[in-house]
Amino acid sequence: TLSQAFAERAKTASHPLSRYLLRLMDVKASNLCLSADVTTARDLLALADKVGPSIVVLKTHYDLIAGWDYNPQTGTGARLAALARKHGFLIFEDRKFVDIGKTVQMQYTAGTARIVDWAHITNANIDAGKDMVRAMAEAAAKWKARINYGVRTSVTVGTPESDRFDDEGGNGNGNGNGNGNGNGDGEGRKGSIVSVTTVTQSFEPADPPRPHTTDARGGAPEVVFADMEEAPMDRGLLLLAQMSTTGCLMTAAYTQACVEAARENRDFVMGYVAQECLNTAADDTFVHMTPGCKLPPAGEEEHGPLEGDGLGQQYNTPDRLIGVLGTDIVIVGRGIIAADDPPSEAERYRRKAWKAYLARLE
Ligand code: UP6
Repeated sequence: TLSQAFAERAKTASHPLSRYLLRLMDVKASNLCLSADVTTARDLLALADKVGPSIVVLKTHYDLIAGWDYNPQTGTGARLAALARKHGFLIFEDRKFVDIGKTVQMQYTAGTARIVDWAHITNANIDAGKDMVRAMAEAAAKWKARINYGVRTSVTVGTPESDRFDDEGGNGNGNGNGNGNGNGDGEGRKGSIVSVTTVTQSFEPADPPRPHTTDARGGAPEVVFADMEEAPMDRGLLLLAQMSTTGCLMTAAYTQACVEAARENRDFVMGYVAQECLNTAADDTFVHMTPGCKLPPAGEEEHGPLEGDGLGQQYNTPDRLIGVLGTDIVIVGRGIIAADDPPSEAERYRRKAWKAYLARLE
């Protein structure tokens, strides 16, 4: 994949969201992901709006945000989704799921955050075994079936707060829920149905980006999404195959297991969070996103390895990650956020990473 253009890979990638993302990268001339590690919802939304034109992915850690508003219609996820449409980027919740399959299904789709509703992409550590990837794929498929049906059913069994977005009861088949007859209670459920409310979909899941005007390519604003169709209403997973930290305990065997799990779940796995390109087979069409990325201060030449953060984080330049190690998207957090002017620093990173990509095509 190293010498293949993103636009070309967009035609063959197995995951619909990867195809969309690769086209978006080409159109926006960006292979930059902002790791929006700020600690309030207000800062997160302001940052996403300002840096949006330069990036193709916005990475979140929703659990470090104070004041995250969980309201599905008007909350932080929905507002991020609106910004994603406005600027044309995908939302990646860096949740690093790891647990038994059943638990991750619930953590992904239920609870307070309902990650699947607003994050196009999330990721998983597969230390607990490959089945967990299949479990998440199943949960995402159920979610998608519900979204396509366009109906959200709320079934309350026993304690009213306990289960507002029923997962077992066949919402996905589109039958029985639309008329509110309580078909959604599912097998094996204890207790009696207290109430069934069926609402036509009015919340905003992480909707596809729409055409808009941006000056992401630099220079005069232009409509860059004129040629883009809407993103598919799909969800994707990245496998955490390698980490950027010193003393990382992920072995080569673990990384190889990620490659196998990715190949076995091409409908759901978009690619990896990794430190190098892991596509080795001819039909590997996975996308690689790489954290641990920094540039030396503007004007300073690169000299030797970049300093880490003193807490285990190690950094590489976009040149090295994209050009030498062959990853596709660089993930930058503090490099951009801690700058005096994050939007212009983001542009500096976008230009460098894009140049490194163009250079490897030659
Ligand atoms: N991250 C890494 N390394 C990994 C995986 N994930 O740094 O191997 C995440 C961190 C953080 C971001 O959780 O959100 O990427 C990196 O931030 P930084 O650019 O400020 O170091």
